[in-house]
Amino acid sequence: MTNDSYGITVSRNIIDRQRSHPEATGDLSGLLSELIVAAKTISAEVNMAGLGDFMGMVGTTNIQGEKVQKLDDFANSAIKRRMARCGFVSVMASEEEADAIPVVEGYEGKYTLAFDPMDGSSNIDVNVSVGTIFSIHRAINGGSPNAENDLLQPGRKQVAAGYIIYGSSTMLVYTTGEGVHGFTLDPTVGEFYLSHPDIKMPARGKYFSVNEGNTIYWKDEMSRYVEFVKQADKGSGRPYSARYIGSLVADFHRNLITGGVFLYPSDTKNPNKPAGKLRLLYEAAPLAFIAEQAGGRAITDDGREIMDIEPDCLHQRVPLIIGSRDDVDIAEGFFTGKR
Ligand code: AHM
Ligand code: MG
Repeated sequence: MTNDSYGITVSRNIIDRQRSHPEATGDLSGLLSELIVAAKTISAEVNMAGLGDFMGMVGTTNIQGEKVQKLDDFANSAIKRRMARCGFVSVMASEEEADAIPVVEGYEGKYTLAFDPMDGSSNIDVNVSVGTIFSIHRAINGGSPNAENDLLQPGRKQVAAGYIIYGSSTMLVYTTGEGVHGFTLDPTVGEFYLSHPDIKMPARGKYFSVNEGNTIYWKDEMSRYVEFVKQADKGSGRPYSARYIGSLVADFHRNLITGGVFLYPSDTKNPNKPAGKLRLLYEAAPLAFIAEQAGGRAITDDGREIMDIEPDCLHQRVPLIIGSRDDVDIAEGFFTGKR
């Protein structure tokens, strides 16, 4: 952090950014500010999870067939509540809900919001970092209520994306297409301060993040790539170290700061079409936007740029390879048969 940036709150950063766009109406700033309020509420609950009644399951199953954790439920409601009458959002999609979520009639705004309220929630009960991921698009249909199609836009059309990581500190990382900026929550005053201005991902990392327990389900290209990163080669810094938390936000955040590559490929355990485990709209696409803005890259394991995929449904899954640009380029070579 430079002396110049010390003490810059996220609200001031958002307003400064808005000032450099005279045509801006302030709606995007308003939407980001509302999200930040929700994030602070969720952060407070996450910190209390061990003391309160927030560990464990709600007892229901979400659209993905996963057990809903109590904090999933809390975070989902906290975001929906803030958005319902803020006037900046027309329709939402959440990992926790099967259908598009309308806002209160008469409060439709000009943006759409897709979010994963509590990413990595299977880690909550064991005190491991979790996060909230968000993706914002313009509502192409002019904000008509419950317009699911407005949500089905490629990552390339995002106007903003980011995440909040609830870790050893709570951090907000976001982009509006003008670089990536990170803010750390000072819990004593409840304010996010600029701590990581203009984050750049190292072109090459020293970590690979993958669930190696899935090896038997991988295709050959994936196995060959993982063998490659484990081979010794002084020049390229191999073997890489393995780091896998099992919270996408936390694995991505580490690689964003230190450099590295995260892979969740298609496999025979998740035989969806198109295959993969992670969701395009509220996991892969927003993180791809951040990666690109920080100098990194995100692709599928069949040669597509994540940012260019046209979604065909709200909960579409994609294979995801994301991280330092050179590492993703090399992985692409394996997946496209060039290596
Ligand atoms: P979720 O917790 O929002 O359902 O997200 C899925 C999580 C990601 O955070 C993480 O990268 C991945 O699932 C881990 O999957 P696995 O346990 O199969 O390695
Ligand atoms: Mg998730």
